Amino acid sequence: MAVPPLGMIRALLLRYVLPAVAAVLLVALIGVPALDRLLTDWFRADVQLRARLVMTSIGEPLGALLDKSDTGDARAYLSRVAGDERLLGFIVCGPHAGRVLSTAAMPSVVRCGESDTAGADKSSTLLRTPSGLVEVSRFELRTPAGAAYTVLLAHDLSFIARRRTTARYLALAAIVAAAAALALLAALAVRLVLNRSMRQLLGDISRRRFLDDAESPLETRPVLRRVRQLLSELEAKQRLEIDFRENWTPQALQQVVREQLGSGPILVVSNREPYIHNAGTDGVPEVQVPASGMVTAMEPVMRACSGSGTWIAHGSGDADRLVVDAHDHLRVPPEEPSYVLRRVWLSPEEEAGYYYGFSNEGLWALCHLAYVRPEFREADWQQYVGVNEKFAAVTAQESSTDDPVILIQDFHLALLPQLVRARRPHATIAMFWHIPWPNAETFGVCPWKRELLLHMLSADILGFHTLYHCQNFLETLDRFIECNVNHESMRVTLRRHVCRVRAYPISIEWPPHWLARAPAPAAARAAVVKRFNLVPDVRIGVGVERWDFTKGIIERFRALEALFDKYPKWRGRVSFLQVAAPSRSKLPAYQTLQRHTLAELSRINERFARNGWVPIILVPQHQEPREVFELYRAADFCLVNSLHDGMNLVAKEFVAAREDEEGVLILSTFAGASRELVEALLINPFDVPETAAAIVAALEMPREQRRLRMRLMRRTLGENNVYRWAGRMLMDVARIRQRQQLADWMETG
Ligand code: GDG
Repeated sequence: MAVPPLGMIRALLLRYVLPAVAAVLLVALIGVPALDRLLTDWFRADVQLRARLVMTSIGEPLGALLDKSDTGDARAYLSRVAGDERLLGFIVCGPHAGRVLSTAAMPSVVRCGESDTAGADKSSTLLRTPSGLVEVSRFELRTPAGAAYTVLLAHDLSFIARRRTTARYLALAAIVAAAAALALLAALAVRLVLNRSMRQLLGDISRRRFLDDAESPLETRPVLRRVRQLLSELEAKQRLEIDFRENWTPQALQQVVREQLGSGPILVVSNREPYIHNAGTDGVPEVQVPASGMVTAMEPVMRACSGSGTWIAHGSGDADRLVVDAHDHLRVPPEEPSYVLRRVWLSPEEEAGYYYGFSNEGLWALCHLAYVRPEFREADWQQYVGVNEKFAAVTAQESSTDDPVILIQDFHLALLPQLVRARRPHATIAMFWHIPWPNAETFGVCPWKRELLLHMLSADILGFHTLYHCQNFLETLDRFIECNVNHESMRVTLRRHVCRVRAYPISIEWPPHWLARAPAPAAARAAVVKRFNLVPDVRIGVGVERWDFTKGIIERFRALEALFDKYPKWRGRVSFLQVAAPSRSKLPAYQTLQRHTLAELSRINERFARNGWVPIILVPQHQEPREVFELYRAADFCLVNSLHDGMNLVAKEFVAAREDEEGVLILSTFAGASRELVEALLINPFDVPETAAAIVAALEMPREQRRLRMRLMRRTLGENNVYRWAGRMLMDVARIRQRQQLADWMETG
């Protein structure tokens, strides 16, 4: 049997038992003497009435007998009358208080004269005798002959004491019983109120309303207010613990998953897969890690949650089908498999409409303020809906439990929260939006804005990189959707479902595992100089991107042109290496960008190149991560001048790659990363001269300053790594699940 905790026992004693005992004592102290008095008075009144009756009936015969001067007959007569068990006897007194006669059992304290009485009433006196209380009643008697006598009747009152004792016991028993009943009733009432409050509370929790609405009528119920307050405090404490946990490692994340989420599966759903198999030159499938910030971030998280994860993604490689099993499963990473990759197949039409069309020409252009007009076509939208349905069906199929944890990644799958919720109502769904969320006016041009927003709100958590993106999202809801938006707590209630909007700044693994076999910075520099045929002692700048119009590659080239124009001393002394991994090359906007980039590259290089020195070297192919990290380690500066970027992980990777504390980061203020990496040289990418000046500042920065900036940024990143990003989100997921579980328990009794 479970032993109740001491605190609970103490609370019970203080709240119920002690007040009940006090009430009993109070009633006993005041009530029992009062009851005694009351009983005595009642019985005396009874006895006096009885005495009067006796006297009325014996007055005449007694007078006649006394007139005969025969006291013997009168005594005999009175003795017969006194046979009653309570009537002790009679005394007949003469005119001068002399005793005329007395019956046998009359107590000696009863006398004809003034008696030692306890009562003030002359007609009735209470006497204490050794055998108990005696009530003496006096009556004047006038005989038929006119003689005057006083007749004293003594009644035994000892029965009052007996009855009083019995009554005391009964009264005490009644008081104790009443107090116990009252205490019980009070406890039952409290329990009833608590139960009802808890049920309401848990009903609210199950409908995701609890803690969600500061103006809620819950505020008016004290019990709920207290519970609400306690839960808030607990949450705040947990959040603080997470925020101050500096050393986020894969093990720490694993621990969070194990302790907070149990052994249940975690499903990650994204468009891009973490490993792509393409047919190699000899026909053997070759594995490639795609150039994708989402993959860079999620992959280490999946490895850390090893054993409990399945990643569902589009199988986009031309050899992808060759390496999966009958269930389209494959265990990855190839070198050390630790989780399952489930591939989803799309037809060319689906890919064209859903991926290239609606996702990239529509949403990507819509959400980035890079001044590329978004394209919205009905046919693309239909494909987008169809593919989201397909992903939802696969997700449901891969959920081995009723209540899986599902982490949906990015704008390609915006409809998934609702489509999955319809199939798995008890799932805990978190969706992370990897790109910026624009302001309401900008988003408002999307013809299917309402559908997108409504579907997204079925998630339990919607994550963005920055608070600014969260606020834009909430304002967009305010503008276009009928729902309750609480801007302070960042909770949105729609049809009793609560969706929490949160900023989770994404990051990279720390340290990146690619560094384990990376050459030392000096060796990396030598390798890069050799690989790209650079002039000796040249200062190296790098840019690593998907070839995307949001990344500011052309503006970057123009800033380099401005550098060589305005600061000619740097001609021949700086080369810039730009990796541009081809991306979405089928789309006109990307083809135009590529043409434009190549044209600017030729123009600038033709202007300045001399004696084997080339100002800008473009690497227009996908590079292996190992090569990317070699570049980072070889560079004197890294230029990240995105026109608009959710976070930008290249900036973070560059910092992570420089444990030698060398190298300068130049970073766009329009990249989410600029909120954290404040020691970078921050620039407006649209301001070409400013960017050129930043390059000069980077090249001329004193060593100590370089090192201090890098050290500070490395400290920030070490703390805010991707395990922290995932850990915070999963802790929030766990909290939602625990509350749901509590609500379910209460509902099922
Ligand atoms: C989206 C958001 C957000 C690049 N070229 C190659 C290559 N990369 C890798 C980089 C880096 C990743 O791709 C790019 O990450 P970013 O964060 O810079 O950008 P997006 O892909 O646009 O990512 C972005 C991110 O999602 C995460 O939420 O930060 O704002 O736009 O890891 O190293 N990798 C390889 N070869 C290349 O040629 N292997």
